[in-house]
Amino acid sequence: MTLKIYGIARSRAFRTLWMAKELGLDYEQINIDFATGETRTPAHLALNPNGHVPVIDDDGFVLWESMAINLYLAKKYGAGSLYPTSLEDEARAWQWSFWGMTEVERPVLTALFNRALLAENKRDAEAADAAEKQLVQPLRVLDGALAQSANLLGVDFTVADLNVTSILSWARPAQIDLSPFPEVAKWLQICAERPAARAARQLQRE
Ligand SMILES: N[C@@H](CCC(=O)N[C@@H](CS)C(=O)NCC(=O)O)C(=O)O
Repeated sequence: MTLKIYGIARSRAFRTLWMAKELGLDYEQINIDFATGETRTPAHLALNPNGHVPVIDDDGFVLWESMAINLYLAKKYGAGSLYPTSLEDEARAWQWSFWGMTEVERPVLTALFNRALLAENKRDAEAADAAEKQLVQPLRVLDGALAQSANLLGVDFTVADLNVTSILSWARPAQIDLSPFPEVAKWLQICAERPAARAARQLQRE
């Protein structure tokens, strides 16, 4: 076994597990749980000095940051399918991945924490509502792109779709109203029904 994926499925490691399943990779999952402090042990900090998951060790090559990991895995193991072959489409895959992290992830998480994850007496409804408002513009951009093509780089599902969808998979539990963004809602549903996405979600229940 050459690929190790560090992180429990109920963390951002979900993104990498989904990617590994899309690619049909043989991997070993090391269930590092952020809730129990396992991300802060000397052994884990030696892999990722940020103290986060996911991390991969691909035959001795260690990499952290979920989007970078997925772009790397897709390029190495899925060129021509999950990873685009043209320079321009490769750049668009980066564009959407960086966009997801910088424009979408923080407000979705803020809504998720303040509407679902925090204890009720710790939730800040105003912060959640403000975060949802912050998402309107990026979701409009995404809806516009998906009105042009079924997936972000065109007809086929690629790493760009997996990366952005995996961030937006928190939208439903965060109670983000997607009705003004019908293309986004449809695309999220279709991506979530992919067998590899289902298999990765199953890991969250085990
Ligand atoms: N930008 C990083 C964020 C990673 C991250 O914050 N992961 C959380 C789990 S979802 C974590 O490991 N938290 C544990 C900690 O900070 O100790 C990525 O996308 O990989």
